Amino acid sequence: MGKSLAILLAFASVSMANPTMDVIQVSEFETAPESLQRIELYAVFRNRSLPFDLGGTRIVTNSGTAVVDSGVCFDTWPHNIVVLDSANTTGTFSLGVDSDWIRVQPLDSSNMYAYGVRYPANPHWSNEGSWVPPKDASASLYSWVVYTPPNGDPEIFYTWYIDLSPTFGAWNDDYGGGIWGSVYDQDSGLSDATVRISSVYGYGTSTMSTDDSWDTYFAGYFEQKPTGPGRFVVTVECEGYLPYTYPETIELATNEERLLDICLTRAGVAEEQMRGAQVVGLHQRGQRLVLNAVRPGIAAVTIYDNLGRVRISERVRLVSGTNEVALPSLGSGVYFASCGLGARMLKTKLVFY
Ligand SMILES: [Ca+2]
Repeated sequence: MGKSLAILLAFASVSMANPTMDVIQVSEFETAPESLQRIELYAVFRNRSLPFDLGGTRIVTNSGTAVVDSGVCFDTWPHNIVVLDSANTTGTFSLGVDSDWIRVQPLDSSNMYAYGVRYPANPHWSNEGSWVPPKDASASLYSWVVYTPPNGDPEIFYTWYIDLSPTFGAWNDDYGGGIWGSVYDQDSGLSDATVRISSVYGYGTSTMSTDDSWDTYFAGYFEQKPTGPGRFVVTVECEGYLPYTYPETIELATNEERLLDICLTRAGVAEEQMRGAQVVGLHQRGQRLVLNAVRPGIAAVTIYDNLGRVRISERVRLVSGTNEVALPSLGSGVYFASCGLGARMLKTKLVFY
């Protein structure tokens, strides 16, 4: 497959995806604290004229139903955004903190798509599955349009991401960054691998396949862009290969991205390597971390402090036998070390006096 031409646009581009239908879409939501429970809707109308009164529209969640007060309107372009909360609805406006399904039911839904959102649900290229927004943050929708040459029709893609600075009533921003990369073995890219990007903080998991179509820049390519900030564990499964966990958790700030090169080991080969496991021991000796290796190789070593913050993350070249890694930058305290080599992960606790 050839390289696709991707053109990134904001929400306005949704009109191209459904040229004859009106669209109302949940574009952002926040669940906590109680007073800030709110959802943002945006609209693209082709059959209805603006302003459009949302009065009577039902917002259904797992706890109940809220009905939008009359006079709450989508205004004129580009102000086709409305924020709903308990102040402009009647009934039960309640969004679950850990999970929910927000449904939008207009009084008249003829010629209209009204998209809600579930969480936690797979956000990968979905407008109806989202991460769980943490306290004081929102889950926000990002969309982009792809034109596939030659002369391809524009196709719209969506995903949800976490935004630490919510933008209720304004277009979503801070949609840069994310996690992307490629999965390959010693010979070539693998186009049938399943990649999971899971939030350590409980936001949920994005699941994708390396054969997802439009962005096959090369075999084995995957992406979840954006994710928003957070800390993530990346795992990969592919038939015939050893299950793989990226040897460090990936911490991203707002708009930060990480590129991962993931090399899988064939299952038969892997079993052989496991018998001659490279790293067989990980422990503390004074102010040093000791790694006992059966065979030489590269190990990913990560040191966390007792608040879970990454203090050291580096790759260490190991020789057969005893390897010592000095940790002079760490003050007294309790730390946790993890050492990954291939699919193996060893952990130990460190106490420095
Ligand atoms: Ca917004």
